[in-house]
Amino acid sequence: MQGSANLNVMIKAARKAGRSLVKDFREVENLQVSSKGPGDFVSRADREAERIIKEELMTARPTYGWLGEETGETDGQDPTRRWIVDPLDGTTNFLHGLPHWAVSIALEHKGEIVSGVVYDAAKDEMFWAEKGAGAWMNDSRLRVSGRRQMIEGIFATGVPFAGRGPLPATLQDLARLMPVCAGVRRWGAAALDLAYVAAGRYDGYWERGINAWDMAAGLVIVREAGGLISGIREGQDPLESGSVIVGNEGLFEPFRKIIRGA
Ligand code: LIP
Repeated sequence: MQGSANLNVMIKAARKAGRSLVKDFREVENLQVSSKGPGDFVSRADREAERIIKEELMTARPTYGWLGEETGETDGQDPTRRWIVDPLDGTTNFLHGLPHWAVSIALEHKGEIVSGVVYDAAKDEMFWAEKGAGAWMNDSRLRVSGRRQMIEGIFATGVPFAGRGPLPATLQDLARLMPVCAGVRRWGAAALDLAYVAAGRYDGYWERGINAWDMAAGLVIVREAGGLISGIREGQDPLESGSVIVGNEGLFEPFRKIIRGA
């Protein structure tokens, strides 16, 4: 893998955290059988993964700022650069023994995400991208799909659970979209939804009520794979608004129109 020094640091941190999570994931499956408080276990697993990532990144770049799902925000001496980290995206999948979760690490520079790594440790798929260097999965270059007909497209989303986020809006989106496309998937890990759009596995993805750490790394991977990105409402910034829509070039406009209800 040919990336910058920063990217190498991010990949090393993601692999190290991934190894720790894979170990815990084996145990979480056993815990399900013995039905011992898995919620606590998962928070220990993701706290430990965040500890590993923070140690790696902050040792290598001590002046950068930090935003992590488990440890919150810390300003760095360098106000222009910040790590944005979700140590375990897809926590509910992890907890249920479903091998669909990932480590997500992004680097922001002057408000723009310039590098991102999404590591699916269970499948050893390392998705990564850097501004101007393209998007990659392990050593293979990524490109969004070339599909141009909505009826051939598969789209992913996240449906808010247990009172989180605007469920009625998402249900209305589904009612408009499902009759005109080949399928909608809800796999429960936003970082992987974005990586899969970059890989051409999905043709688009949208979600409301999502956190910056769930999507920061995935957004640069989509952008570098040739995908288009915006907020759901006109003029919204995805990272600030927590609402995002991405797609391949051919389907982005018709897809966004449907989601916007236009
Ligand atoms: C989750 C996402 C999921 C989304 C949830 C949640 P977590 O992240 O990736 O796809 O629908 O709202 O944010 O909590 O597992 O890191």
